[in-house]
Amino acid sequence: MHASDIDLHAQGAAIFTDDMAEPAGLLHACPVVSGIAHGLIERIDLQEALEYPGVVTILLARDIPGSNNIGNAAPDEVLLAENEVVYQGQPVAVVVAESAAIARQAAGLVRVSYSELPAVFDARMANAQGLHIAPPRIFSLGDVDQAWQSCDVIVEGAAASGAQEHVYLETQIAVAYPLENDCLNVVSATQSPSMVQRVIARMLDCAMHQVEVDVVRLGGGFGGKEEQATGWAAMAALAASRVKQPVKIRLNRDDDMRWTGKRHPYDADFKIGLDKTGKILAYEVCFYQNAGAVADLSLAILERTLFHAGNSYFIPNVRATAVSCRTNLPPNTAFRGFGGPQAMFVLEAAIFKAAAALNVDPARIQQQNLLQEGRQFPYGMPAQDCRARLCWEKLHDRFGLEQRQRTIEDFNACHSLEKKALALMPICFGISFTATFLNQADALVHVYTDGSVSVSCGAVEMGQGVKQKIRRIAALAFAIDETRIRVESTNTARIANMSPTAASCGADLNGQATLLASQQILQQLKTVAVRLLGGNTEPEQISMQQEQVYSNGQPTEISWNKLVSEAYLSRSALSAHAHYATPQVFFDRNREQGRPFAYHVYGCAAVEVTVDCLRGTYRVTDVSIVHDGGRSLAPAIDRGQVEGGVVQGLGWMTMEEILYDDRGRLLTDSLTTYKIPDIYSAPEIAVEFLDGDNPAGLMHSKAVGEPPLMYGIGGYFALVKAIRAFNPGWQAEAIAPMTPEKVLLALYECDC
Ligand code: MTE
Ligand code: LUZ
Ligand code: MOS
Repeated sequence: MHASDIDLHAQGAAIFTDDMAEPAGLLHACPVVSGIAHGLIERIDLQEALEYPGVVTILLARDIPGSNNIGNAAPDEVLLAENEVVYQGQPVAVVVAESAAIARQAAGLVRVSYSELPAVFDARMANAQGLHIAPPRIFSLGDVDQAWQSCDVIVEGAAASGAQEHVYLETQIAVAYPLENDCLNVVSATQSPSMVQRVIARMLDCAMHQVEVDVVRLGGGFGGKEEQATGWAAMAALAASRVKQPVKIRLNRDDDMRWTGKRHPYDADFKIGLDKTGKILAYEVCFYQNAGAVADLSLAILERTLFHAGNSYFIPNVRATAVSCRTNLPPNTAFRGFGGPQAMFVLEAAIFKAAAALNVDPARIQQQNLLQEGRQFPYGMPAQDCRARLCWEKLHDRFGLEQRQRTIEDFNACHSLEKKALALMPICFGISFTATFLNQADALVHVYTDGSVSVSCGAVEMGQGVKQKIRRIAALAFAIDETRIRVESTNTARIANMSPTAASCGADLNGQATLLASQQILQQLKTVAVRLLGGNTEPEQISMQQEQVYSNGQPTEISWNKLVSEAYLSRSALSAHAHYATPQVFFDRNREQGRPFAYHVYGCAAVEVTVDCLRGTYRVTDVSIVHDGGRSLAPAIDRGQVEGGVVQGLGWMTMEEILYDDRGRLLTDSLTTYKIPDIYSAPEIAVEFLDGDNPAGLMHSKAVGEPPLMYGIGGYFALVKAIRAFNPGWQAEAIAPMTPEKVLLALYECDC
């Protein structure tokens, strides 16, 4: 019996990179990082550090045999700084020593002197100075300039959402093992094994086939290991190739928080126009993304911001502009939602402000403008199989929201120092990588002579249960028990040119490839079965059910084991490789039009909060959700993804506050100063999955990883409503997160 990943986790038996047995001669690396946000390196003095007992070597940019560039989208990021540093925490050197403690100690003894240059940390300031990663992009639909004339109400405003630290439980880690013939084996906690392989090969000036990257599982990624696991793995690889001994690098929590990028903070200006019935006629928005010091994934994230500028609403006239601003912060990066949440927050802020101007409940405007079948997104794709209204209506019916609203009003009427409020948050999230070429995957399936099965594919397990879904796919394809199937580590020698496990399509893409490979083997097996049955039937008449061969729908004597061993004896192929590419996706960046997504995921949440109006403290007391999940491959996993996503989204919106000082040093660099939701702050979450079928999905399922995070935005606006129930005059621009401190100030702020 092969236990599932889930069983291993439940037993505490799952192995992470740092748990693996350490080989003899293992050395440890620790980077030396910039202590200033922007400057030129004048001198690096290694003397004292090199003399520290246990230090083996210290590597600088000049020790890199190949390219120092680790940038993926743009060649603007170096592994080790050469002349200039552009953020606090940027690696300048790597100390290699006999223990992690020695490496860290010695790193503190490396003296780097700089001549400081002016630094900028704010997106609007960077924008004013023309510090852009790339020129702005604009998505548009209809004619906004014309449409203002038909509006009865026009409101303008600004909105801002803050950064978010990933807080994956497993910090960044990699171990590199030198092999014969100048090859390397790298165990890395990355969402992008092929990117790690490619960057290391380029950095060491060797062929990609000399670098094997293996990933067993991650203790969480959330996007933080899509691009930013690469540098640490490259440092371990550089060190291992230089000293010819295995080298491990593992960041401690505080360093990980200080040195790695986060969800992008965004600033935005908006203008929204409605007619007097509440129909939104026009929406204009400009997003200023704080990219940090280098491009990283910022431009892809910015693009997704534009794709989701209209969220789950139809607005006939839209102009959305977005620009990625270069600042002297650590490069901000992928984080669950990938720029989508930042866009949706601004539109909700605009709707709330418009509702105040019209003196109606924001929910009225939300409902009235929900997307409908066939309506066009600003990027040219029509909404197909649109579930926006269905989710909204089902949420109201199933959870009796009208009654709940009345209960809240009654509660507020008789509680002067406690206020409740409920806000709705509809979502619509596009599924596919917006970089079309990434929408491909490979799988390699082996059936062994004992009937057990091995599956390799490009999906990285990070807690989202993708291995379980892949296992399910193979089990369904062969109609055999799941315990016969092992999903292997994610390995670049078995699977080439993998896309990152990201964009919520890890299961979709790799599951489809697994299904195709399994079907190829099954086709061979059916031919064998026909022969075993005396040749009186056709392969099309053969099926597998519960580990038994069926012919014309009737069970035969042939078991799975028998079929497999006969196949082997008759020299039939029991291994297959398959490639899958999502059909029909494309995007034309000259016209900003196309069909970038295979499909959309819809949903709607009602988030209820209770605010203590004496203290400003609050609880999210209830979250009710109707989520468009398709035909689930693993209902318990999908439920967990929705719950986890909501809590992570609520954290971003209400309690997680990233602060830097005026020199770009992270102030909130530990879990005592950076508050994330815990089990005590997690609300009751009721999730109802919409029955449904998704023809564009893997076995009619829908991707689930990222979309639920955006339900958390409802938490911010529920707090806004609760504050207004206490202090009706309070008006302010939407600036997230809404921490208890801010709630307290808002409760007692007057309109003066
Ligand atoms: N769930 C857990 N437990 N841990 C994670 O790191 N990452 C999220 C989501 N759910 C994550 C998670 C993100 S950002 C993505 S893109 C998807 O899972 C990736 O996995 P999938 O494509 O298999 O859904
Ligand atoms: N990563 C990426 C992503 O490279 N492209 C995407 O479109 C994307 N979307 C969501 C999350 N990660
Ligand atoms: Mo997720 S942000 O696509 O890793």
